[in-house]
Amino acid sequence: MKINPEVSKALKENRPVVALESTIISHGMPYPKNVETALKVEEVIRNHGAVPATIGIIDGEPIIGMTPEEIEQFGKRKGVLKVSRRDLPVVYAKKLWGATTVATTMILANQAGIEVFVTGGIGGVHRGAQQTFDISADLQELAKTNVTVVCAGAKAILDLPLTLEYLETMGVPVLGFKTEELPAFYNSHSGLKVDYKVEDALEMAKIIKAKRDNKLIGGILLTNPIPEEYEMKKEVIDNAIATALKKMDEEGIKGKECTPFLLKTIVELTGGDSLESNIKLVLNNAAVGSEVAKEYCKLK
Ligand code: PSU
Ligand code: MN
Repeated sequence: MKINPEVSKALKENRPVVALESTIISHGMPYPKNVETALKVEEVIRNHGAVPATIGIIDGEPIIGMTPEEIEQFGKRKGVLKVSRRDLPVVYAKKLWGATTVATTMILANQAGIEVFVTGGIGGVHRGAQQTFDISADLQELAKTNVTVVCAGAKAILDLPLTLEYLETMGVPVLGFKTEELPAFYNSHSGLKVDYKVEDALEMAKIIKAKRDNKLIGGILLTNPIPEEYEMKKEVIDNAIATALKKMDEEGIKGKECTPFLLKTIVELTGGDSLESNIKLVLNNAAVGSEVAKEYCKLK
């Protein structure tokens, strides 16, 4: 893998580094907002005293810490594959471009020695999974890869209660940053509880350290609610989700296309409002993730 010199220097000096994924750039948001957001997220991380490492695969080589030009490429280039764990060997061998999902970003962050990873929302158990078996590989990855993922919960396009059950079975701690309620991505209320509330970044860092010191293999999920002022109205987002799910069914969208299709359709149905919320929650997660990474470096 190619580790950006700034990132590798920070890692060697035990300074905070925050990993970022690229599927959100290539398949999660439209151009040019995707690129603007990815660059803004990096800026927030720098402003909080950490080093950003946006991860992706170029010509079959994992890149840990993309340049702004590379981020631009991931934002507008056609044919960048959405790469989860099962795709990695093929993308490496065929020397393809790959946008990394939560699962693959975790794998590569871990291989590079990065503990904290910030994103928008993770994949989960899809509605109707009892029939379709559609359960994101992100959940399995959280079970086995030692990375802390900061997100705004899982989107209501998923089956949130089943997602929590799955994570419990897999032994993944689901924590709430200053909240007892699992945030639901576009808004902060799901009516479901996280396993534990975390009071601040230092407490979170202590939990990470306890997990690593005790060799309890696997990830940790820190959920961080979208700030109230950027939340979407529940009726609005619920309606958009219902319509998008119906459209997905009608158009026969399946497998890895589901999440990108739903995100895109919801943006269209809400006249761009869901995109604005999505951007704001990622920026908010970047701030929290940076603080956690900083505290963890001090404890390590
Ligand atoms: N959530 C978002 N935007 C995204 C994704 C999730 O708000 O772009 C991406 C992440 O990369 C996540 C992936 O890992 O979707 C999950 O896809 P699937 O449901 O196919 O596992
Ligand atoms: Mn899936």
